[in-house]
Amino acid sequence: MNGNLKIALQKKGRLTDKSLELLRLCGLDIENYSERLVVTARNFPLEILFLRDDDIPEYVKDGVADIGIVGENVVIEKQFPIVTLQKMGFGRCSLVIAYPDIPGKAVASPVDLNNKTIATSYPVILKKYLEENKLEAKIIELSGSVEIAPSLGVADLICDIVSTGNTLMMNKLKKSFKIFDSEAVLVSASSALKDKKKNDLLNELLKRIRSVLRARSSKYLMMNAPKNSLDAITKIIPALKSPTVLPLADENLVAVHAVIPADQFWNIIDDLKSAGASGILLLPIENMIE
Ligand code: PRT
Ligand code: ZN
Repeated sequence: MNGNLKIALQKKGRLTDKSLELLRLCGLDIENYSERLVVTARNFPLEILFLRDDDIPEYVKDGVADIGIVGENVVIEKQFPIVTLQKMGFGRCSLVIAYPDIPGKAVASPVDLNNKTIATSYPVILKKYLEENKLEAKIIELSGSVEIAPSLGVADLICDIVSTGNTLMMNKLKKSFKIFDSEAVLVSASSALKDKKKNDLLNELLKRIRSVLRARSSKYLMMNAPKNSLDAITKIIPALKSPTVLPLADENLVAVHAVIPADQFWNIIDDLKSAGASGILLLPIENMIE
């Protein structure tokens, strides 16, 4: 026990690089870990434990790690009593029902699941879905390669994680509907850690993570505007706070700066231009402290 906060990350997989990138954006200096099991940040009392994603919920529950970053799908499937402190905005995927792309086999709606066999690596989530929707289907639990179950005659349908849909296509399967949306989450055994010092470290880390996530979903918008259309332009800008207006050498113009939700830019650009805005710039924000 050295008082360091311990975080479990996926050792090698889809969440590894994005988890490390996020911690680095939080200002943590983490060396390239290659094959080591534990790495300590150089400038923050944080130890990183690299584990298989399936093991992370249990290690967090047992207190081997104080916190962990893992897919929500794994957290729910494992059913351990752990809490989600923060959604991380990456590792997005869905658990979907898919069926063989052959005439007469289409699954259009949930009732079509009745009396079918469904192969999945997520029996807990699927069972819950079937129960909630009063559907009767047989679940075949497989630990991997679920997508080949229909062609092997093991199951009628599958229930599997999909992101691009390429794997389904390659296996001549069609997506029917989704039963669960997932993304990476930061989890802990309880909402506050028992050790006061560690809990302070956790709160500091959470503050930084939230600032990075806020910054990621926002952009800094800058433009020049004729003074007489300032009112019209500020009405168009979906600013999170009141825009900053600055004088320019040309007295007829002002500079307008605002933080906007990243996904709104393309919706407002034509309106801004029609209202007379010029020299429009959109910049990324690295950090946003509240
Ligand atoms: O070795 P370890 O056990 O740690 O890794 P793993 O192989 O079990 O997990 P990994 O790295 O594949 O996924 C880690 C987490 O990433 C998952 O628990 C999900 O939360 C999330 N995630 C996001 C995904 C996908 N996207 C995804 N596409 N997990 C799995 N897949 C699979 C999917 O099942 C399909 O078979 O990838 C395949 C390709 O998907 P398509 O739709 O892009 O073709
Ligand atoms: Zn795994």
